[in-house]
Amino acid sequence: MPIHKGQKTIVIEKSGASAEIYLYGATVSSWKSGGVERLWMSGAAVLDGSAPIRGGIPIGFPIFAVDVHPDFPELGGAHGFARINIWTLDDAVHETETEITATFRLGPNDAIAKLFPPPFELVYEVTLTARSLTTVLHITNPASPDATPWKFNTVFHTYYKVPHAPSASLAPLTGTPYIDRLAGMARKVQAGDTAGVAVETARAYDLSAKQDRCEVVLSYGGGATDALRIVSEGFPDAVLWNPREASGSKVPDMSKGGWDEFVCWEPGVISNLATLKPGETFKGVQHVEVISA
Ligand code: TA6
Repeated sequence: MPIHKGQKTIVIEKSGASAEIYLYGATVSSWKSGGVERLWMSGAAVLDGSAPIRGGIPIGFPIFAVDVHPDFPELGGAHGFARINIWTLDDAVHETETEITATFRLGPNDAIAKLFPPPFELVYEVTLTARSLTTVLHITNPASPDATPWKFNTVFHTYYKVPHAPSASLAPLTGTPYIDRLAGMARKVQAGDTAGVAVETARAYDLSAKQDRCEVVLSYGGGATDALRIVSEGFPDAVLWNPREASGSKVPDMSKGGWDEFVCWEPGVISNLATLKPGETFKGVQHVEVISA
């Protein structure tokens, strides 16, 4: 069976590709396809479970970054608790000739309940094929029908490894509205087709018009022969982020020069909180595929 269960990590393999997932945060820490590592991991990442993992795909829930949750203000700050708790792996691994899926779960525990009292269930599926990685997050409010709805943000904070971040670009984005988090949350509209991170960038793109399906291509630049097609479903926003040196050098677990090695494109529920009534499930999908440039 092409799944290797370690104490801290799970590795799944299919048709020459592999993915490593930490139980801590259910953080996908590596995805290799075509013999190439496609996700960035900081050389200074903390991997002992004492801090969020700087790289791969940390999952944000139930709050994003510096926004303060109006109902659970203790949650304010760093992307919530999903990325700093131990998830459980389902015994059953789904496998076909072309793909393999590992499923992870997180529910309330005592520490979480102090911050976020309502019941919730997170189910996270990681599916690998020879050329793609698909992550699906199901967020359920399992409370009884008379209970109060609750609100959440979520994000796949995906760090894509690129040969040279200032040369990489994402398209098509023409006409997509975004909030510029570095310009006092100014509302702007993408002018050209491509967006890059040659300078410090923190934009929250409004994908509500493309929430059913948003497709962008991450081009590596520099004559690369392959690229990544990134399809998100169910997410009304996506953040484009790279701190460059001035801000990146202040991040303690970011390796020197790390800002030249990644682009973050982060589909999520970011600019507004979504509401989940009792019995409802939110589903968000990120499908990434290696394609010819
Ligand atoms: O998603 C972008 C962002 O929120 C940035 O503003 C930046 O701070 C980054 O995430 C990293 O956050 P972290 O909590 O992992 O240090």
